[in-house]
Amino acid sequence: MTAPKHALTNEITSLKRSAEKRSSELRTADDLEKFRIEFLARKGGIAVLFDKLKTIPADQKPSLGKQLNELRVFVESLFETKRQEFGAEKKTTEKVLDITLPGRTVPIGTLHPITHTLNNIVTIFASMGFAVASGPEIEDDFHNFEALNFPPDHPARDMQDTFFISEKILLRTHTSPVQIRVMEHQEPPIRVIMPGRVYRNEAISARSLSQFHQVEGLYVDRNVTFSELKGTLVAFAKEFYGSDIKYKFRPSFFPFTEPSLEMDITCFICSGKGCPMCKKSGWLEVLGAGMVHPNVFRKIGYDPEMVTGFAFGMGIERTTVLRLGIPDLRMLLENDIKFLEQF
Ligand code: 2U9
Repeated sequence: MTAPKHALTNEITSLKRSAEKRSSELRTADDLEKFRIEFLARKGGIAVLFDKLKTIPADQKPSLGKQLNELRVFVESLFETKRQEFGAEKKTTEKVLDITLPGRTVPIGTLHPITHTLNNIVTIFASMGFAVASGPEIEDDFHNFEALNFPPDHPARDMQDTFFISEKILLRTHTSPVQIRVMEHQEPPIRVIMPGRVYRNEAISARSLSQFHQVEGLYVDRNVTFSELKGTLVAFAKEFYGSDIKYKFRPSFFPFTEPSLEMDITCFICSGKGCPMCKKSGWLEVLGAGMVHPNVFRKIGYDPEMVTGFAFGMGIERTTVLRLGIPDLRMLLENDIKFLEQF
């Protein structure tokens, strides 16, 4: 015996017919929206029938529920067919995955400009046969001053310029003590460069820092000449700053070299015309150098009658700001990502 048809079945059939008829009469996107509201919206015809399903005896629910679901799928397909006909936007809250979008790139870091400059300088001198040496940042008075021919009353030994830890122990003010240590342990020929951090008791400003980096170099052998020094410096400057630079040497003074010089190159910002970077002089001072003072050789037990040598030094931060046109040395220490990302 089959169960009597429930009244809801008739309502389902009637709503189906009505939806079919109404969909055949749709002409515009507005009509389509009215259709959606009438049949498919939250308070539309199908939702009303689903509400009625809740009050149906349990034994009839599965069959009527199935019919109602079929009705919903049928009306949705009518709606979708017409929607495509009218080219109307699909109203959806679903997040659409666009597989054609390029993937998100993971930002990768770059070398800090100081590291980059240091690597460049080391590579150039390595190609000329210089090895790399390093030494302690906490030094004693002998290696930082005495062995380098600084007289006891030299201003660089002053508390104003040097960070003292105790009377004879200090933060190195240059990387030159490393050269002393190399010569203490090695006989000539010596050809080394020393990159490293150094400390000076100076007020921090756009033009000076209390800690910075240097690269110094030392070449000691029999018959090392002043022209070899100049040739080495010119080869370096052309490789580092560009083969078309113009340069000049000026006499200078350092306690540890005699004679001493400083090297200038034409300002690559203004090509020598004069600008704030070169303080309107048209020239940029890029390094200092000289022939190792005989007193330095004597202090570590080399015979200055037998060996000669040259040495040079440059500040890495200064070299970096010159090369990149950075207006303030402090920018190199702030670690501002917006600044660093540019290099
Ligand atoms: C020994 C003998 C000689 C190293 C030298 C310079 C000239 C020089 C400055 C450049 C800018 C330091 O960073 S800066 O402030 N340096 O001009 N340095 S000759 O001479 C030496 C070093 C060690 C045993």
